[in-house]
Parts: sequence; C-alpha cells; structure tokens
Amino acid sequence: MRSELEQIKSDLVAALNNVVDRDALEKVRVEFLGRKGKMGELMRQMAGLADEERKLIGQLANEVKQSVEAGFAKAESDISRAEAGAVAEKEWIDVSEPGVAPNEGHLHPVTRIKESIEDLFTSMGFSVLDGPELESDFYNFTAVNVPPNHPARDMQDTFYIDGRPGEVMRTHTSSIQVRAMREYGAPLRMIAPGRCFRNEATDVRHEHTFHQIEGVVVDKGINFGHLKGVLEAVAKHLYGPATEVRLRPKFYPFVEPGVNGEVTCFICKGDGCRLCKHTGWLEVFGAGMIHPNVLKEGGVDPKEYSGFAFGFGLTRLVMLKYGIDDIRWLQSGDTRFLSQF
Ligand code: FA5
Repeated sequence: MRSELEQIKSDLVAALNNVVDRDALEKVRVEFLGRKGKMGELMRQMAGLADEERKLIGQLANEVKQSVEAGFAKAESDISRAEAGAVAEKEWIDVSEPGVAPNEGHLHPVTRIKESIEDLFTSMGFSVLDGPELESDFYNFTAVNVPPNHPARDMQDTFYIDGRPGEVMRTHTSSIQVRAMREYGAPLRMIAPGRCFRNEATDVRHEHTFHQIEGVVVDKGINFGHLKGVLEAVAKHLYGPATEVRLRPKFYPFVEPGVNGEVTCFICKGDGCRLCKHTGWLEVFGAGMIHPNVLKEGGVDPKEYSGFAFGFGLTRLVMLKYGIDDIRWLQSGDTRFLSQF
C-alpha cells in the first residue's frame, strides 16, 4: 500500500504536467480525488489494515493527500495565470503606435486666392466690401449704364427669378460699384469679391456660377496709369515678377475707355494651346475708367473726381495659379481633386 501511495503521487505529478486547461484539470481531479477516484479507493482499502499498520499508512496517506491538493492548487493557479495572459495578449495596445490621421478638410483653392488678393489690396489701403447675390435689376444693370432694353444687356445671359420681378442673380460684381459710391462717397478705394451667375453653356473656361473680384478707385486725378499699375501688381503678386499683362480695348458700358486684360497662358507659356484658344493669353479681367454716368448714379461729381474699375474673374485666376485646365473641377466637390491643394 505504501508503494501504491507513492505511485499515486508520481502519477499525479505526471498527469498535472499535461494539464493545459480547466476541463483537463477537472478530469484529473475526478480521477484522483473523486468519489470513485484513486485516493478514495486507497482510503477504503485502509479499513482492512491492522491498527498499527493503519496508523502508519494513514499518516502517509494524509501526506500524499495534502501534496495532491497542493498539486491541484498550483495547477489551478497556473491555468488562471495563463488565461489572464491570453486575455492580455488579445487586448494588447501599443500606446506608442502612431494613430490613424483624421481626414481633415482645408480651405477651397478659390477661398485661398481670394484671401491672398484681399491681403494684397488691404495692404494698399483698399476696403473689402460685400453685396447681395440676388440683386436688383437697377444695381446690376441700370445703375452701371445699361438701361432696360439696351442691347448691352445681351452681353450677359441672366437668371431671372420667378415671382421676384426687378431682381436678378447678379451677373457680375460691378453691381457693387454704385452701392459703394452711394454708401461711402468719394474718395473711395475698395474691392468686393463674390459669386456671380450667368446662363452659360458651360465649357473648360465657363461656369454658370463663378467668382469675381470687383475693384473701384475714385479720387481726384485718377488716370489709366494708376489702373495699369494696380492690375500688374495683382498679376505679379499671384504669378511672380515675370508675369506679363496684356490690355486690349473692349467695350463695357460702365467704363470709357474699357479694356480686357489677359495674362500669359499657364499651360503653353504663350505658345498657344486649346485652353487659350491658341492665342498664348488667357482673359482674366475687364477694366476701364469709370463712365461719368456711373459716377453720377453714385452721387459723385465727374467734373471733380475720376476713377477706375476692374472685375477679375477670380475662378480664372485660381485656374492659372494651380494649372487647372477645366473650370468645372472647382465646383465638382470631388475630394480626389480638392485634396491636391
Ligand atoms: C464683367 O463681368 C465686367 N463687370 C468686368 C468689369 C468690371 C469691366 C469693371 C470693367 C470695369 P466680363 O463679362 O468680361 O466682364 O467678365 C470678367 C471676367 O470674369 C472675365 O475676364 C472672366 O475671367 C470671368 N468670367 C466671365 N464669365 C465667366 C464664366 N462664365 N465662368 C468663369 N469666369 C467668367
């Protein structure tokens, strides 16, 4: 019986060595400590021993029982530790790992160039004004020397609004010229950026909704040289000192004389291509000396004051700056396009 006890002890050590989880441990427990298990069996056999012998074997059996229980306790705690380790392994976080960058937005290229031009003009002492997009027919046309039924109205195909007679979606920022003169009088130095709307058949250079920046200077002794200087300052500010500006006569009812202004085409650098209609130049603004009728509408005496006005196509300036060969990308809302800026 002594050797059987020793055998149980060494069997148990071997069995516990192979235990990897709670199910296996439970099986070993039933095998050794269960009602019909090896220890119980041995205890029952002890009943038939002589007193002296039973005492000695009983002592040994107790020692074996204790070491069996200690073996189970240790195996149990090993399993608990292993389980905790597995959870930690699964839920492991590397706190030093760089995070996933959030998808941040940024200013639209039109807004960037607008702000850059505003900075330039405010540095030259200009104010920045705003005006309504749904404008009165008066300020959009009549006040700038385009009376009702005048053929010059055909130059800009306009959106009229159902149920709002006498109002139009402004076709140009020139609608601000007379508003500003009436509000602030002369002398005046202002720019006014904003959205304009025309019923255009859209193509690579034309949108139905686009941005312009109007500029007006009214003072004593203002002449065409001042206008040219300001236009060149804008072109060089945006595109660098080598940029050339070309002015050619053009009729606008609200200026006399009037010009259209072009800068060197950014794609062909002046050689001629599809975008510039093979001229080497891109038209980006209209300008001229303010017509006396417009000064009068603004409450300014044309005998005392003169002035110039210009209207930059802001959207075209953006195309030139970033080399965008189709204006329609700018309002596409396509993030593949926008994320490049
Ligand atoms: C005008 O709108 C005049 N109000 C400009 C002006 C102001 C002249 C002050 C004299 C004095 P025009 O229609 O040419 O002019 O437009 C001016 C600029 O706006 C153009 O050179 C072009 O760059 C831009 N533009 C005009 N139509 C569109 C369009 N459909 N899409 C994008 N840009 C346009």
